[in-house]
Amino acid sequence: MVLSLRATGLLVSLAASLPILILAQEPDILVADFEQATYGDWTVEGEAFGSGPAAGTLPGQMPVTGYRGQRLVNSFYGGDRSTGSLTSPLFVIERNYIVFLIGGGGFEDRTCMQLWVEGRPVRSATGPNTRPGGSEALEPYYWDVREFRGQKAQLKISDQATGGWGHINVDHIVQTDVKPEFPIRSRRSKGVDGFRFIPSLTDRQ
Ligand SMILES: [Ca+2]
Repeated sequence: MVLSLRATGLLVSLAASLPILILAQEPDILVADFEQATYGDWTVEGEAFGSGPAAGTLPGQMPVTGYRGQRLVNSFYGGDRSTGSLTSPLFVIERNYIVFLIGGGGFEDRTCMQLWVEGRPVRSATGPNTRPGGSEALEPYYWDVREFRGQKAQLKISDQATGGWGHINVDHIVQTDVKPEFPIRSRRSKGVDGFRFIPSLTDRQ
């Protein structure tokens, strides 16, 4: 009788924890893969982003690698000199992390993707490049957005830089509950002894 009660208790305990397990395994949500010839319901301004996602490398650009599928956001339309922005429609943050691929210029606020919640930027990421040389490769990156779950948000991809590396590359934006296992990318920055690596996580609280 005692064993039976314990067994029942175990079952109740398992049943109570089950919904949590199911919630933790909710499927990823694709925010954008930029595989179409147009930006769809995203708002494009200026010339830098062209009329739609680029099919890879644009004229005069070093080879772009690391994107997924056939197309990506590439603000090298018109070269580095052009400027513009690309803004997503409002969407609800329904997972713990936003994961994406990013590359290009490394200029804070000028070549970047930002997450906006309630009218202000709450997360920002840039590419890795600020000096001649470098690479057009996109690299994986993520933001922890647990504190914003349930809130409406917008993504704003900006190119307001006109000199060298004055463009931004972005692709494959996903909401997920699975914490990414790749290390947070470091960004090359000019230090006292030349280049040094600093974290490029630029969360704004
Ligand atoms: Ca793509």
